[in-house]
Amino acid sequence: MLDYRDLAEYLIKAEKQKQAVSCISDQYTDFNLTMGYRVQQELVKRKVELGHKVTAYKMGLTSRAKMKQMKVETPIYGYIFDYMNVPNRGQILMDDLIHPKVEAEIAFILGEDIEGPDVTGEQVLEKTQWILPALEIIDSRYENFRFQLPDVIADNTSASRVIWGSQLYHPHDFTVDLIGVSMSINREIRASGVSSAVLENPANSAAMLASMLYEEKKEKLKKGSVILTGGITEAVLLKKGDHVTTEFDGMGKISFHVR
Ligand code: 0L1
Ligand code: MG
Repeated sequence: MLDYRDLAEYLIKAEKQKQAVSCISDQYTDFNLTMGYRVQQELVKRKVELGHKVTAYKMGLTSRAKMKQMKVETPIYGYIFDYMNVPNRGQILMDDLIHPKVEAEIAFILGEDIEGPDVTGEQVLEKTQWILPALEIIDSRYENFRFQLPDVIADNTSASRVIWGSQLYHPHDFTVDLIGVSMSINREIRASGVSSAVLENPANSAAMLASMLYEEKKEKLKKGSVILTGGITEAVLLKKGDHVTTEFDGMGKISFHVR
């Protein structure tokens, strides 16, 4: 029998010690998706016991390119905690992390509850009060960012930091699937994309989260929930000294330093 709490502690320790570890599936060859979410659930519970607060949901593997790369059909979800939040023009500390990568995303803030099953992107857009740009820092706790899908679910989908845009926008002022993004590191363009890369429309990603939470836990997304919908750009590896600036069409810039 797997000890889900022990496995959660294994990943929390790796994050705290900034030391990558081997995959759970290397040791437990029958480790599956359900088990991955059980470990994630224990990890969230443990972090809450340690005094951290969940501040947002995140969807991962939402672009066709990433799904193909991982040979999966379904995106995955995880949680953002208070200590992960970084303001625009802030900094992240390389010494706090293992091998961080950055990806550009659109976040949604709900104006009404949304409950599954079978939620649609249109329903999400009707119930969204604000959208805002964000840069997610993913930092797998596994060696060389190498893992199977259940491993990365257990590892809270590599969640590590989020640099949030400074301003909120009305979703109705945008064609949400046509937001262009361009990411520069040290003044060189390193990644670009359009928001339709996220399941044709980032609203579909939030809808899928609502449906997954309902199907798996009979949970609803409450009014005020913040949802990171997944990478529009590829994830770019960071190094100490990097200055990252990302321009979101009509939504201004987000920048940060890696110290
Ligand atoms: O946010 C994401 O899409 C990352 C999901 C996990 C995959 C990875 O760490 O590359
Ligand atoms: Mg992401």
